[in-house]
Formats: sequence, C-alpha cells, structure tokens
Amino acid sequence: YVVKESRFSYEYVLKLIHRLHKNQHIKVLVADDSKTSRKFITTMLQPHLYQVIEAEDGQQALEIIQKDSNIKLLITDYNMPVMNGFDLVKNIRREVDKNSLVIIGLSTQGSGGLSAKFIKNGANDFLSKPFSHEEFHCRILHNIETMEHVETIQHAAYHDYLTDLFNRRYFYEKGEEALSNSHKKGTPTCLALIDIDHFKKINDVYGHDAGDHTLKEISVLLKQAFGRFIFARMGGEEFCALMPGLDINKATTLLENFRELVEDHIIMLDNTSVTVTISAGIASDENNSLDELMNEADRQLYNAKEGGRNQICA
Ligand code: GH3
Ligand code: MG
Ligand code: MG
Ligand code: MG
Repeated sequence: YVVKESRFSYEYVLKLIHRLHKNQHIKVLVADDSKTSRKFITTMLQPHLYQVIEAEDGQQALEIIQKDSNIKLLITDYNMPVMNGFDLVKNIRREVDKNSLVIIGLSTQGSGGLSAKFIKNGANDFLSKPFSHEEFHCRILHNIETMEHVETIQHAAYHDYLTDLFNRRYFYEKGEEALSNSHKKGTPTCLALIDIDHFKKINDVYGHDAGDHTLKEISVLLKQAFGRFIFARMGGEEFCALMPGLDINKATTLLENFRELVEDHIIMLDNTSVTVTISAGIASDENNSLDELMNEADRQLYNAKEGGRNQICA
C-alpha cells in the first residue's frame, strides 16, 4: 500500500515499510522556482511517506535549513532567483556537512557540467532531468542510507559500546580543544579521574553480567553529574571529566557530592542489592597540557586509593 508502481522491488518496498513502522518520516526540502517542478517532485515523494516542505528560491531554502535541523534531504534546482542552487549548497555547507544533510542537485542533460559543479560545491549527488521515478527514488534512498551509515559509524567511533558514554578517543579530541580554549580565555579548568572501588569483587562474586549491569547503572549517574562537561569512559571502570569553568574548590564539591550519591545508590543484581563506592583524583589547570593534568589526577587517584578508597583527593 506504500508504493503503487509495480517496478519497485520488493526489497525497496520493505525498506519503506520498515521506516514507516519506526515512524521515520524523512523531512525533505524541495527548492525550485518553478511551481510545476516543485509539485512534480512533491507528488513523487509524498506517497513514499516523505514529509515535504517547499522553497521558491535559494535564499528561502537557506533560511528554512538554518531553522530546521530535522530536514535530512534537500533537492534543489540550479536556476533560481535571489540565490541559485550552487550558492545555496555552498552556504549550507559552511554550517551543515554531508553527513547531516543530503543535498541532491537537479540538472538538465547537456547543461555543460552542472552536475559535476553541484558535487564540487558540496552536493551529495545529482539527478539529470528527465529521470524516471525509479531512478529518483533509488538515488534518494541510497544517499539517505549512506548518510545514516556514516552516522552509525561516527557514533560508534566516539562512544563506548557497553555504556553508550563517550569514549577515550572523544575525550582526547574534545579535551585538547576545550583545554586550549580555556587557556586562551584564562578560565580555570579541572580534570577528575573517577574509578570504582574494588570493582573486580562484583565480577568475582556476582558474575561478569552483574559487573556490566553495575557499570551501566553508575554510568547513568555519571552522565547526570558530568554530562555537561567533557566526559568519557576511559576504559574498564575508570572515567574522566574535564571541567572548564570549575576551580579546584568547586570541582571538589561536585565530586564529593557525587561520591555520596554513589555510596547511597542501591543497585539491584538478580536476587541481591549491592552498593559500590568510587574514588577520584582531581588536578587543577595551571596551563598544563591534557597529559600533565591526567598524570596529576592519576597521582591523586592513587592517593585516594591508598588513603582507604571512597574518597576524593585533590
Ligand atoms: P580498585 O579499588 O583498586 O580500583 O580495585 P578494582 O577491583 O576496582 O580494580 P582492578 O583494576 O583490580 O579491577 C578492575 C576490574 O574491572 C577488572 C576487570 O575485569 C573489570 N572490568 C573492566 N571492564 C569491564 C567491563 O566492561 N565489564 C565488566 N563486567 N568488568 C570489567
Ligand atoms: Mg529554476
Ligand atoms: Mg577500580
Ligand atoms: Mg581501575
């Protein structure tokens, strides 16, 4: 019931139905100065459950894109008043990359390199008029799928699989950036290393799955407390937060509150309930590099462990 045309493959229709069930109505912007052209494209898109918005020129399209980050696809004509298709693509690409918005340029066959220029200016793909329904839909779905794959890969590259927190790679990339910004502005910055105490015991006594469950629960608390900072699971049961804007006193208070929160938090493991504690080391920034901060926080974490655990050292 989604697609009437018999020339669409069974597989293609299944993909559409799958998206329908997940309520993934893809939001599309069609930019063309010709009303007939816009209606033609809209009429092709709508039965396939795309949610279509129209713009009459490049400027209008740019403004719509800037306001609505949910638009996943732009189909644009070249010749339009106020702002043509190339300038529209160029302007959009200053703000939104190919992995967040698919742009397909419309060109006319024999129009001397229009299609190549669309791609050079940042479009993902082009369609030469006239095109068949089949070509139109295959191109669109193919480009959207590619964008979604890149999204998946990017997410995996920067997140930890078990907890879905950011990972070490993210921490170092964003951390260096944030630290150099803090240095420029002269903002105080602290770094905290947080480690769950005697975590190995949870695994040994309750099993590895219980250990995983515990890590996930603590991660939820960590995200609430440190999510506004640059924060990641560095590996195992160790987490790291870079906190621009916090001096050593503020950072210590925040960590102390978090330590109490964890201590009081009951974790249900099958038939038993357990609690865990954390230790943390804090380093404050005196124009240090990220590595130096890390080493200092690690020394302080060692002191916290030596001092009996369930404590913060700064
Ligand atoms: P300490 O108080 O000194 O930090 O002791 P600890 O037991 O927490 O530290 P240790 O480094 O000796 O052990 C950490 C354990 O964490 C060992 C490892 O098997 C476990 N671990 C690391 N990553 C995971 C994971 O993803 N899932 C589970 N279940 N366990 C993990
Ligand atoms: Mg035109
Ligand atoms: Mg530990
Ligand atoms: Mg550890």
